[in-house]
Amino acid sequence: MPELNKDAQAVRKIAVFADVHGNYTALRAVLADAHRHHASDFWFLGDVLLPGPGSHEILEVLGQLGITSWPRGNWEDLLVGGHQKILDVTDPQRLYFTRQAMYQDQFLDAATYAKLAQLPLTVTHEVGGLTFRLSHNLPFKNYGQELIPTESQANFDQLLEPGVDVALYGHTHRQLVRYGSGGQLIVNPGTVGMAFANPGKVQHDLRAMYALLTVSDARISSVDLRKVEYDKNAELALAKRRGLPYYDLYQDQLLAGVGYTHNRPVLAAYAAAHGYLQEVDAYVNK
Ligand SMILES: [Mn+2]
Repeated sequence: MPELNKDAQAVRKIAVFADVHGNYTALRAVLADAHRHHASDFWFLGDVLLPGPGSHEILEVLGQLGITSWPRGNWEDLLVGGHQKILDVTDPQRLYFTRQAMYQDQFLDAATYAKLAQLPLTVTHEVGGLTFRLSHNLPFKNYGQELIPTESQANFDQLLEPGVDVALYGHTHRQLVRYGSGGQLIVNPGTVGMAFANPGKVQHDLRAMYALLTVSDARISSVDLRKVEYDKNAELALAKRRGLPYYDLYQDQLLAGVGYTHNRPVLAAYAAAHGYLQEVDAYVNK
């Protein structure tokens, strides 16, 4: 009998996760689950901080994990833009991001912002003879609605340049497995920390999400779209303790899955009631 080639037989269990959005409690629950399932690799797909209270401790955990990928999310761009004070704060949404950057400034140093600003839009990994392409949304555009699950095949094929076998993306906060026109695999692990109340009984689930990919002997043995319970009250207590701006909206986000990022009337009213425009004016003009 020929000797087994150990490398060819090696099993890799890859935990793919995205869109932590400052939710440290959800991240710890996901990582505990991944460790329990013997994950050997950790691939992140962007959107690390905001609107949750988590900050430097999340970056420290990612550093300790030895994350081998981090394509830049659109919220990395917005956080850096807020910190650089280049967003138009007459727009309630841009005021929201700038006020959140102001909150993050108490925890993050200049080197961290510089690192976030320089993250690439795509990362490529070769495992078991397969080429994986990772991006936050599209490989050339880390924002937009092109890749929500009900969008057209042509949009999804934009993830797949020649030579790519598996495309991994985040951003929509919805788990998905589908195929490219050439038979390539496309996976979205959903969101760790910012689940939305999606329509339908099946999709309405506010737990922390990620995907566990098993690669063995040059094949994908399984794609496990996992959902993990976490302590939302502990997360909200952390937000309260730290004086998180827009706290009530964060609470609604966690408990009811309501997203406010694009709800300018609510963001404007909340900012007015809490004096954020004055605070941000002082910050921007400092
Ligand atoms: Mn995003």
